[in-house]
Amino acid sequence: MSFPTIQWYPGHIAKAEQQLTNGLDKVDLVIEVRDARIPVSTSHPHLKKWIQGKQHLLVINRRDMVSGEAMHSWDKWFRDQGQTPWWCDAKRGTGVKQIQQAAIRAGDHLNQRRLSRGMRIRPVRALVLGFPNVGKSALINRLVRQKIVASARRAGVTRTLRWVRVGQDLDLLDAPGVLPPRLDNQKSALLLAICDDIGMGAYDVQVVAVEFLKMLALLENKVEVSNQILHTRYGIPFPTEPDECLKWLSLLAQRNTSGQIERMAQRVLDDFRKSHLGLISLELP
Ligand SMILES: Nc1nc2c(ncn2[C@@H]2O[C@H](COP(=O)(O)OP(=O)(O)OP(=O)(O)O)[C@@H](O)[C@H]2O)c(=O)[nH]1
Ligand SMILES: [Mg+2]
Repeated sequence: MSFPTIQWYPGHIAKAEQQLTNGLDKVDLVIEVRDARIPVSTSHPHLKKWIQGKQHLLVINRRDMVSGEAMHSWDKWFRDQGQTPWWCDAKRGTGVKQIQQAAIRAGDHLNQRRLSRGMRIRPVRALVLGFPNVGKSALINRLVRQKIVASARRAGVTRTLRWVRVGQDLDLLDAPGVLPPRLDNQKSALLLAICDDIGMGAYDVQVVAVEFLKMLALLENKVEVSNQILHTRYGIPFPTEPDECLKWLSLLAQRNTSGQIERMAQRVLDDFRKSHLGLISLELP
């Protein structure tokens, strides 16, 4: 792969990581949220350290954006590794109830221990942790059944840590998305850019869009991407050769954006992010 290096570590995330260390002292449970389209690239290298001595729930969000088969094969993969993934669509609320129950069960366990030590029972405290834009705040809003924390379609919406109570049994800590200070794996960095999980200023939109199209050209026949969806949406047959993707994008630009490839690149990426291009897994086990 040859494209300019993608790095993104804004000041608010650096600050959030420091606050997170303090926040972690107060929580019993870490609800780790990942993106179903890129469940590996949204796993944080420091997670092991952060969950030490705590309970851990692995939530794979955006289940609506991948196919049933992809979900199934990842589910098996995680279980083979000894982990239980909780699949969720925080936008529509699918799977949220189960996550709430699992968190409360974790709390029961904890309170039994507290009682046996003569301590009072209290709500379980959970930190909702994950990369930017994976849907942490959306999940919290679903759990509380109201729009209590800001949630929007871009990376870096949540800026500070904030506690939110869910009923009698659960306290949730919303936190800014975190990611490694250095994106050493540039393939992952590209996937994060495609999925809008890092700030736009960190990459060249056209380069990222072309790399995305090349992936789609290569995915064809293997997974659920259909050339037909792209052909129908944009009116020009989608190439089967990765080398022709830039030319295809220029043709679309000529038709739709007065020849401005950058604007067309942005539109294609937005269409993917809004699920207009079908169910696309960018990582499979
Ligand atoms: N299709 C779909 N969209 C989702 C899902 N979960 C969240 N979203 C949308 O994704 C966008 C980002 O959600 P947020 O809740 O702001 O994400 P976040 O992880 O809190 O992001 P930061 O605060 O920036 O770290 C919002 O527009 C949500 O409506 C999901 O499961 N499916
Ligand atoms: Mg947020």
